[in-house]
Amino acid sequence: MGVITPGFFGRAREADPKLPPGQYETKDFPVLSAGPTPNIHPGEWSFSITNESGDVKRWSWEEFRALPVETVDTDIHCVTRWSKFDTTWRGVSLDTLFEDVETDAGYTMAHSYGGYTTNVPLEDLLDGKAWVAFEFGGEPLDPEHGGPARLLVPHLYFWKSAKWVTALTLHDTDELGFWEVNGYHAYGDPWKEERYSYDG
Ligand SMILES: Nc1nc2c(c(=O)[nH]1)N[C@H]1C(S)=C(S)[C@@H](COP(=O)(O)O)O[C@H]1N2
Ligand SMILES: [Mo]
Repeated sequence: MGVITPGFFGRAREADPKLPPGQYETKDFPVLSAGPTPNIHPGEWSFSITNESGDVKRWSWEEFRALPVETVDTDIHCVTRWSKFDTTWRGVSLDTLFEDVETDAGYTMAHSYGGYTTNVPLEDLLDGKAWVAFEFGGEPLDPEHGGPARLLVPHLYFWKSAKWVTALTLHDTDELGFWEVNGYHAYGDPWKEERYSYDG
């Protein structure tokens, strides 16, 4: 009496190895935007990378779309605890965009139409880890999900994947972006649950 055999009431649900701690899986694609969805015509769109000396590389939509395209199948993880498995994107690798960029800087800031910013270490954008994506699920990226194009950095919480991205700037020190200034973690590794700055 009073002795409960561990496991008697059934095994704990096996943790899904694809699910980072504290996350649940959703089949939906929630929209999370801090402001209104900007209406960006491809003719006025551009993307630029500015290094720490102020040298600018810029692509028009036409120039950007002439670059080699990669297909990316990946899981995404939002800090509000939803994860979405097996999403399919098409976009240009940051390795391609950084090919002719000269830099010794360790940090980047992504800047979006509408003013959103988010900081990512440069090494987290290179070696096949990040893209500027313009297609989702075989369709042009919806404006509310960041169309015409957004940053895709799937190994970090999804707030790092700046929608409506228009520029990357390179920095010698780690500056903080929009959510990071407001208490989100500077780095944001979902597998370490780096949600807020007090998560260490
Ligand atoms: N420009 C911009 N990018 C953004 C955001 C934003 O508010 N503005 N929100 C971020 C957050 S918190 C998340 S979870 C994802 C949400 O992307 P989705 O709306 O396509 O799901 O975009 C990120 N990128
Ligand atoms: Mo988010």
